[in-house]
Amino acid sequence: MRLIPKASEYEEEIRVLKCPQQDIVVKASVDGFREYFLDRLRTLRRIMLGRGDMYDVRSIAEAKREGEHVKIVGLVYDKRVLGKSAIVLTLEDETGMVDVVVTNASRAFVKAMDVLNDSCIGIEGRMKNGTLYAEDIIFPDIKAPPRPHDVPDLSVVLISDLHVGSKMFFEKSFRHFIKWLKGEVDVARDLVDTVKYIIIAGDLVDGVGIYPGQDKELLLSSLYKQYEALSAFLSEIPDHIEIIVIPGNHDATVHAVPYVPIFREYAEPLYEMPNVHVFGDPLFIELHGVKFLISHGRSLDDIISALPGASFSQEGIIKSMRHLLKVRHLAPIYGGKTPIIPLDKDFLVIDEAPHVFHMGHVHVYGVGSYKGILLVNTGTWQGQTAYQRTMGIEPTPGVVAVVRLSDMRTSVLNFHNPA
Ligand code: D5M
Ligand code: FE
Ligand code: ZN
Repeated sequence: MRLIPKASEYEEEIRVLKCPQQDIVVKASVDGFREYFLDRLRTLRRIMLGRGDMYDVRSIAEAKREGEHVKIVGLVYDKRVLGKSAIVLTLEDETGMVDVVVTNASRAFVKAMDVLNDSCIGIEGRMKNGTLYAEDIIFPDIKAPPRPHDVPDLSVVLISDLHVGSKMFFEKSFRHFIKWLKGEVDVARDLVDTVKYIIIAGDLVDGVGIYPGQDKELLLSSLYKQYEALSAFLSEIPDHIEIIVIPGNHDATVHAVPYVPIFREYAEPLYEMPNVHVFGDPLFIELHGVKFLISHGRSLDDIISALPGASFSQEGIIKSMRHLLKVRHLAPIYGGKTPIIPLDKDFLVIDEAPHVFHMGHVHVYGVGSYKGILLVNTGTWQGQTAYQRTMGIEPTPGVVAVVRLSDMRTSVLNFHNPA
């Protein structure tokens, strides 16, 4: 006897709070980037000024003119590490630039090691001859919002990086996962009855021409065929389950962030499925009041190569995701592997705190938390590619995270290589 209704007896409740659309305006010029970075600075500064400890922030020009003990907020233009003795940061705002010296005697030194180019930070320190000597570094930072009340007993399955069309796509494992969703596998049966949503955080298909030599690793060499095959798999999923998808760098989208939703032209069968919801990246949605921030995670490659202690291990990836929340930006580093569209509004600023932060891309599963926010990176359904072998990336295929909306309890299930 089940007193609580099953997921199939609930209506969907998806509220889209933020999602880039096909019509985002592109101003691809130097001025476009100026507007873009100004919006990044202004939005993050507004967030920081909203906190009790930052009300007395001055502009860089003011601080240089009259400052002794001052607080400033700016974008990191440059970072130089002078051995083990000091780190020099150059900060910029609309009024000017200033060099910030962080000596190893300052409690800001450990924080300074984590500072990444183009992110927005605050500095508290003393001005001397036009140079600011840091006493503390303040990150925008974040904390989980209050939990909603009366959330029904429903769950969300998080996955990513299917790479349908690749020779390395683990079709058998994925079919096993779908069998589980249909209630045909004797594992966590109570849980499957509660599944109402599946979120797929990008790289739905392997794409075409994404990296040199990809054609040798493709089973389906047409994007149309790849999305057809994907849709055929997804249509096996019981239709009371709503499937929410965003693109990754292998999908049919503009290959710069924010990603516009997968182009309908290539993915008609996906758009025709009534229970599939096609969105852009980043996506901020509420499911029964629980807030999800979903982004493919292309920028993780840049963070992993720049942030001390980050790596392609589970802990290293979660550390990188924590850092993105701390700087409240999904792709802080400009000029690395993550191309950015210079819009006049920075979509990549994390202006509102989620309950759950979901990424993929690195093909390694990881789960953790930061200031009450659940962090999940959902691994992959693709085997190790030649490139990943040279990078030493060991993928974790076939692992899914199931998050219960009512209490955020997360179950980890492995569908890889079924007997
Ligand atoms: O990326 C999966 C992971 O592998 C991600 O961390 C990037 C890395 N990767 C894979 N192929 C390449 C190439 N050719 N250059 C750089 N980095 C790569 P995915 O988006 O699934 O390809
Ligand atoms: Fe991928
Ligand atoms: Zn990817």
